Amino acid sequence: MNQTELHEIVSHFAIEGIVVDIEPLGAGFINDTLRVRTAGDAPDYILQRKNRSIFPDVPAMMANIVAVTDHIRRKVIEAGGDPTREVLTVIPTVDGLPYWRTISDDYWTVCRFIDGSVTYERADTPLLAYKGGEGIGRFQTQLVDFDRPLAETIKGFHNIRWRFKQWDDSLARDAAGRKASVAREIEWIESRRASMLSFWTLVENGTIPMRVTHNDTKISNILFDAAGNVMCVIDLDTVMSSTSLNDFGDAIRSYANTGAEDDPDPDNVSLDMEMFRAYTEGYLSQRRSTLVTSELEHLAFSARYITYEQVLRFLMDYIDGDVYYKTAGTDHNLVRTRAQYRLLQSMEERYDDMCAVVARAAK
Ligand code: GN1
Ligand code: MG
Repeated sequence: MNQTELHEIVSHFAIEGIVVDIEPLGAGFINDTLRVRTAGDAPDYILQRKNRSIFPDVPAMMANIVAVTDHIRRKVIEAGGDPTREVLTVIPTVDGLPYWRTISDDYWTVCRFIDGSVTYERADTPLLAYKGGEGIGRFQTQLVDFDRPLAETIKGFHNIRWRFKQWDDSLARDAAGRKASVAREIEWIESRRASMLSFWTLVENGTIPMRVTHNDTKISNILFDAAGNVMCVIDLDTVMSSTSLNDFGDAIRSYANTGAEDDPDPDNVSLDMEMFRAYTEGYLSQRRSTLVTSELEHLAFSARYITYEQVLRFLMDYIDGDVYYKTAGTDHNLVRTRAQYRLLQSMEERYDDMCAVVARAAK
C-alpha cells in the first residue's frame, strides 16, 4: 500500500489534525499495524488492517471492542483517571462505524495512539513483571461486572478440545508434506493430550468459571508508562469469554521466559522463577479476593496449558504450511515450536515451586 492509498483510507475516519505521515509499527503476528502521524497538537493514531482470514466477522469483533472499552472508560472516569490514556479509544468513521470496509473487502480500524508509552518483549525486572500482573488483574477487575454477551471472535480460541480437532484435521491433511519430518515434535503434543483435556474438562463442567478476558496478554500487548506502571492494555481483538487463568498463563509465557519466543537456541529458554513470582504477586494483589478456589488451584497449571497450546499452534501452522502466523523464513514456526517447547519443559520441571509461589501469594 502506498501513502496515497493509506491517506485515502484514513480520510474516512473522524480524526483530528492533518496527517503528515503513515508508517509501519510494531511486530504483531496477525494484523497490519501503522502509526498515523499528525501535525501540531493533534493526537497520532493507530491504523490497522484486520486480518480477514483470522477474524471472519470484523464488525462483531469491533462491537466487542467498543462495548468493552466503553465499560472500562466509565470505570477509569469514576476512579478519576485519564480516559484518553488508560483505555483504548476507538475512532469511528465519519459515518459513525468502528471500521472502514474497502471495495476489496478489507477492514480498517483506527484508534488513538497513546503518547509516552513503552512496550517490552519480556520483563527485564521483577518490578516490571509485578506491575504487569497488577495491570492485567486490574483489567480483569474492571470487567467483572461486564454482563453483555460478547461475540466469539475466533472459535475455540483457548479451548484445547477444539484445538485438538483442528490438530487432528491438520495431521490428516498434511497440507505441506511436513508431517513426517516432525514426528518427534508431534509426540510432544500427543504425550500430553490427556492431561490437557482433563484440565479443560474443569472449565466445561463449570468448576472453573468463564469470565470476560483479554486472551492475548503477552507483554508486548501492554503499554507501560515511564515509571513502569501499566497504562493501558491494547490489542483487544480477542476480548471475549474465557477463563481468567488463560490471561495469567499467556502472560507468564512472555514475562517469565529467559529467552525469546522464537529463540534459535532453545538453551536460552527457561522459566524465570523470579519473574514468575513477581507477576503472580502483582496479579494476585488485584484478584486474590475475587478468584474462586478452583482458579487459584490451577493458576500455575494455566502457564503450562497456554504454553502447551502455543507449541501446538506453532507446530500446527508449520504442518499447515505457515498459513496463520506471519513468519520470517520457512522454518520460523518450527523454531518457535522448539523454543516454546523448551519453556513448557522448564515449567514442568519447576511446577512444584510454581505451585508453592501461588499458594504463598494467594494468602
Ligand atoms: C498472536 O497478534 P499478536 O501478535 O498479539 C496470536 C496470539 C499468540 C501470539 C504468539 C489472534 O498475537 O494468540 O499467542 O501471536 N493472536 C491471535 O506470540 O492468534
Ligand atoms: Mg494480537
